[in-house]
Amino acid sequence: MTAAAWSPVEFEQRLRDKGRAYHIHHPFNVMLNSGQATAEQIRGWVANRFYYQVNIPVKDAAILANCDDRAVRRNWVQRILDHDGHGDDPGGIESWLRLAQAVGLSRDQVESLSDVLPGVRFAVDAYVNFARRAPWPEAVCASLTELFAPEIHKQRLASWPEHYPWIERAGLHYFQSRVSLARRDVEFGLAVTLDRFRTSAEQLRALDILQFKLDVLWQMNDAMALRYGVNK
Ligand code: AHQ
Repeated sequence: MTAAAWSPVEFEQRLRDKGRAYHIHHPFNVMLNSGQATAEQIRGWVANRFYYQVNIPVKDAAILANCDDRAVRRNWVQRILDHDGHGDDPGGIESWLRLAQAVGLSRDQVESLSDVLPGVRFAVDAYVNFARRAPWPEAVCASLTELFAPEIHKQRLASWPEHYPWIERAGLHYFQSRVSLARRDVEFGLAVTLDRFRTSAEQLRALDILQFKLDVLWQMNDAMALRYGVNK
């Protein structure tokens, strides 16, 4: 007896319910956003997260390379431009390097990737390699951790200026830019996921894919917590 598929509304709610495992709840992130982090812990986070940031457009290019749907490609290509920059917009990776300078890191040090921890590198590489190998709708589904991203960006914008006044405010531009971009990204990614994952088995697969990506983000924080410590 095959289980009945969830309605789109129920399926979306099941996806959103997985937010309980989002890295906003990881002790390392809680430390960062509650003002308990030292400058060294913040610098470690910025330097390690840079590896995730520079791999997002690589991951999105892998999705484009696998995608045979022109309408989806037309939409998805914008994500690469958002990070790499386009025209007068220097892009999100440049904003992240401004964040790096604002927390006292040099551009060269961050771009050298010399501080990237093995656990961070392996988690990010697992995500990129998943996007290269998986059917493109599965890689689109994996991006849906951004359902929960506006909240974490807003949390940083609300807490960092008060807790870390030594960080030049302009360095937080990336978080500000992502609040609206994440909402725009998720609207499209969710529509594609609800449309492409129809049967009960496909919907359960979608939940597993989202859990994989939640684990990628969680593992990055685990590696940073082990290396830099977590202050209570
Ligand atoms: O800055 C982030 C970003 O551009 C993306 C793209 C998206 C994807 O394609 O997987 N996920 C994502 C995320 C970004 N920032 C993370 C953060 O905590 O600052 C959150 C992350 C996500 O929720 O997947």
